[in-house]
Amino acid sequence: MLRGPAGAWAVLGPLLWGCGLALLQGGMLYPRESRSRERKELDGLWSFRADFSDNRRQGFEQQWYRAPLRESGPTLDMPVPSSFNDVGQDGQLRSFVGWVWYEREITLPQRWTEDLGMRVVLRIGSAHYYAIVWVNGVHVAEHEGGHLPFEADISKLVQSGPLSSCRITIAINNTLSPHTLPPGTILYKTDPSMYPKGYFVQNIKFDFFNYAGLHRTVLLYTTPTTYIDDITVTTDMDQDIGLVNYQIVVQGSDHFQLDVGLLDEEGKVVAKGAGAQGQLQVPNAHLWWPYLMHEHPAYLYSLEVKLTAQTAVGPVSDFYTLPVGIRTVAITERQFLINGKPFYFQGVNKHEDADIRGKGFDWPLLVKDFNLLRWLGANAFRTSHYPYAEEVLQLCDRYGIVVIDESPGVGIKSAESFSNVSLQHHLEVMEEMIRRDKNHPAVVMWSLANEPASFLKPAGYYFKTLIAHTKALDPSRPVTFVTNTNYEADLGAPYVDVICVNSYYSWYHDYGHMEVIQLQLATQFENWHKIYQKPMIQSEYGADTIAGFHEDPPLMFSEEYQKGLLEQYHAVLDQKRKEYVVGELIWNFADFMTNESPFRMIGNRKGIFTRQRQPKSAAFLLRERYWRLANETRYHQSAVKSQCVGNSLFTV
Ligand code: BDP
Repeated sequence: MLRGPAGAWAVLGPLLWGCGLALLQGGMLYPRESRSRERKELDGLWSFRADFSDNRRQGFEQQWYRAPLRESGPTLDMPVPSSFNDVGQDGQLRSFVGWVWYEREITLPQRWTEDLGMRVVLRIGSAHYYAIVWVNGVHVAEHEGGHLPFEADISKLVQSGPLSSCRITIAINNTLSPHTLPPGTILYKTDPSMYPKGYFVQNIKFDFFNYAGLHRTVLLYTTPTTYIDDITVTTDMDQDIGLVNYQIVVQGSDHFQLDVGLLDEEGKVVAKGAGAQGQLQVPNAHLWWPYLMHEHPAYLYSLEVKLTAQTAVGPVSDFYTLPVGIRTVAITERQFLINGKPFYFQGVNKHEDADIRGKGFDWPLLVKDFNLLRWLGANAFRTSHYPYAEEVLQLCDRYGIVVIDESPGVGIKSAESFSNVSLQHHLEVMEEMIRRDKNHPAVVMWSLANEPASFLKPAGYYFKTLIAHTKALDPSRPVTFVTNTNYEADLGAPYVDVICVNSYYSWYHDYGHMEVIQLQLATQFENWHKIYQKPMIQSEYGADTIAGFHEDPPLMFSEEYQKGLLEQYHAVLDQKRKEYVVGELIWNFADFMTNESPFRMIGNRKGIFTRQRQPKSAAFLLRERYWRLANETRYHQSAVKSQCVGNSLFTV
């Protein structure tokens, strides 16, 4: 959501939020280079200062954005992308709540500042949680929400006169309120015998650490002033003819021509079209199949869009290429179908989380994670509990890893967080999320929330409205939210397409008693299915495990206990997947950081990999299982073979 001037925030300070419904304007195409577009990444070291003043407002009172940050006080070097929390030696910065200030001075290519036919856009991939942006001291954008990109057209500013450099200042506030997503509360502790004056803590109802900062790439890119603003693609099949429906939005001129071409992986044009919307037909289409479901999974075509426009300064062209996977998604009472074939989600839940960088985007980490997913034989993950970086979804498209794309609706536990103010914001977040992720073939379902208090009275209206809105924005994908509410009490479940349930049998209760898992899990599935004849996913299950702790017979926290618990779940899943259970997602792919608590030993240890991505015993168990499940389908044989070189266990 882009907002008006920053003044109000300076006055309200760090600890208050308001959320008005703003209409979403413009597209959010991933910035790609093309013949008409350039990009300049601003990753690297930025100047940084946290505002430790009592009211956290000194930066606004002294207008730190007006002049280089170093002139208003000391600064630190801060890497971007990265969370600011774990890179320093200062414990106070690690747990800081309030405004932090980032600044970067850059030199722009002369052409960018002189060519009035060029549009220069500043794009921030993720600033957690609320951000205000100035360029050369001029306010250009505000955005609420830490996991989705926002942009500002800064052409006028950089083209207004001779310019030697350009100063970008971004103030970011990680304060959460009952109406933010995720929600949080600030609690002032006022007992003077226990706490100093003004002492407060931020309470959250989710367990991952509330990392903050510039978590993804900040970049500048150019387009012509008449440009391709948005493209929406949906796909279908008619016998063996692939259908690619496209819709293109152009900004800057009403007099233009659009030509589109669809290219196969060899670069051959397989279909052509013209105009702002249409349907391309691809005879004998290669479908986009999930990993292990086909010998050539994840087939991607390229949709090349060419815009030609007449403008006051003469003819202008813009080019944009979008990867397109042709696939269908559908559900029945008992199945999740991809391209008409039953698909079983055998995968993981993840977090954007790692040592030092926190939630900062990192290519080596990402590639390692995808290599681990494929080693595991996982074909899916859920973006628990917020939308991940666009580059993550691009890799999913390329590798055939299916995604349940989740909004940051985690920790919605109080009645206040189901209010209309919260709902309005959640509606907007879904707009932003769908605008960004709608064209990814890997994304097969939207998840609106994780474990909301969906038994509370307002939850029925909340989810009914939110799901209807999401379906109106994107009628092509099923919608869910992930629940841990009792099947009889859940007021949101009637509106979802797929029932996703989290359970922690023999972990958060019946400690150590793995013998009760099968009964409890079977009852869980049967109860839900009795009321709702809908496909179900076991969307979380797991056990904290300290890598290297061994106890036999198994004790909690040992590797043996994690394995044993998983095996009990698998016994039931193996029966129910023959009926209506369409997936299992382990909690969690890797250990991750949490707030400090007596329940967490330096983070959540339910990973099957450590935070450093080394396997615990459970990873081998799951690997064996996932490859065995893959062996049961007949589409993947050559993929399995190529993965099996040197591993007799999985040889087919
Ligand atoms: C579930 C939450 C997940 C937690 C997990 C746990 O959905 O975010 O990390 O519990 O406690 O209820 O490990």
